[in-house]
Amino acid sequence: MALENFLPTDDIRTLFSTSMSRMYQQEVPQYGTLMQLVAEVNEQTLASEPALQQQLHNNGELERLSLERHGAIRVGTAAELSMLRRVFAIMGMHPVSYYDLSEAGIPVHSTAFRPTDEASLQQNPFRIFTSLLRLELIEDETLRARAAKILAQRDIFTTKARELVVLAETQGGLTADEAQLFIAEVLETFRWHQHATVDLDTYQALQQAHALIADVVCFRGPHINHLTPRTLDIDTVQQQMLSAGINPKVVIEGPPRRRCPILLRQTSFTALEESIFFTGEQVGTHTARFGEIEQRGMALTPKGRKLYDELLNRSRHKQAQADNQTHQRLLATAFAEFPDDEHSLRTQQLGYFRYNLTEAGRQQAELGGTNSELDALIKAGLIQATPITYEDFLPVSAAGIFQSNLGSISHQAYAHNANQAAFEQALGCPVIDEFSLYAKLQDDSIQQVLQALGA
Ligand code: OOG
Ligand code: NI
Repeated sequence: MALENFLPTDDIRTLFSTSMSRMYQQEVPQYGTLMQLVAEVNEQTLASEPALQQQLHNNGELERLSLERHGAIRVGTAAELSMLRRVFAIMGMHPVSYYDLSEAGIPVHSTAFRPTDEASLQQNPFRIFTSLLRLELIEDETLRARAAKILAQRDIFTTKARELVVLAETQGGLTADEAQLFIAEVLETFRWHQHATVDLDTYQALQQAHALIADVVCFRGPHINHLTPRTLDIDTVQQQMLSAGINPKVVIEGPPRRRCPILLRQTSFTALEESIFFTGEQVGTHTARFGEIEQRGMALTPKGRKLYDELLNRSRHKQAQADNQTHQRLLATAFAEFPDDEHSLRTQQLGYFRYNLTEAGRQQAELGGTNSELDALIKAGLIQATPITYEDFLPVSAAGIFQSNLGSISHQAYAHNANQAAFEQALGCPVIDEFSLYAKLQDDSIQQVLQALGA
């Protein structure tokens, strides 16, 4: 079949994210309320910041401003994870980065399936943070075996979904009709099930080992546990959640508010307690699903990331259970050491930048060669540098999100158990190194401008 008959993977991803959003808003009405609040605050922010409005308009970002940027799921077996890799590949989403959550006392390790090239990110940056349960970290051997047995009995994919994955792989894509069907079938995997696959006793035993284990093991599939739209002002949304009837988690995760935003700031409303029917006609509750918001800043180089981790750690040592205001104040104090102007961030190689010709640069390019170096060309006003947005996640923040929703104390016994090799074995391929993606983007843009200027 001719390639042009296939729906572009970017469009399949958009079909997926919008369908998922519709389903989740129906399943979790509070999430719809959050979406509304985010849209309102985004509108107010744009009204008060015309320059930001112009910038988003120029980048073609206005229309999809309040759309979801990510979601998260948790799976139980290597087979489930590797099948998901194939499912997401059809939507142009590939595993980037390895996140070890055991360090924070949570028995999973994770990756984020996301688009990796610039054009696809621009189209729709939707990602799925995907965690694999680590049964090997359950201390009780009998319980571990019981969990493994339960997981072995389920198939989280419909037969039709499996067939369509094979079809997409063999013919190299899906037509629009096939893609519609594919997304409808894949959605079944992420749907909520009010009926557990186990009895209440089993649920409680697993819950006691760790809330996350019960969440992964006791249901027919890996229900989507949150979706996350983009906010332009996370501090305001955090403040307004309560009066909108939503219960926010205590602190905003990530770096403090800054002139030059870095990495990723996140907060969520705490997960709802929902009724569950267990086998044997027992009724109970389960707490898993919530809503989150995110605000992204510049991607940091390994050097910048190291400084971020150091300062974050320093501020954490200073506080016990602080409220958000105190937390943000301590963060801001610690982060006073992190340069907060683009020139310093760039020249100290703390952040990644994309280089473009300015108008003067384009004129110069037409006139022909210059043999100056990059920095001189920037000083001369021929080239401008703009920060590259961070597209990934932060393990410490992710742990904060997990913990605020699982309501469980962290199990320090899990710590020091990073095992990227085992994760990649389960996944069926290596994860992509996030830094190499940003570095390539930056280097390519430098190549392009220098070439254009004949330098
Ligand atoms: C994932 C929590 C991590 C994020 O945005 O860092 C996450 C989960 O609860 O399954 O979504
Ligand atoms: Ni999230």
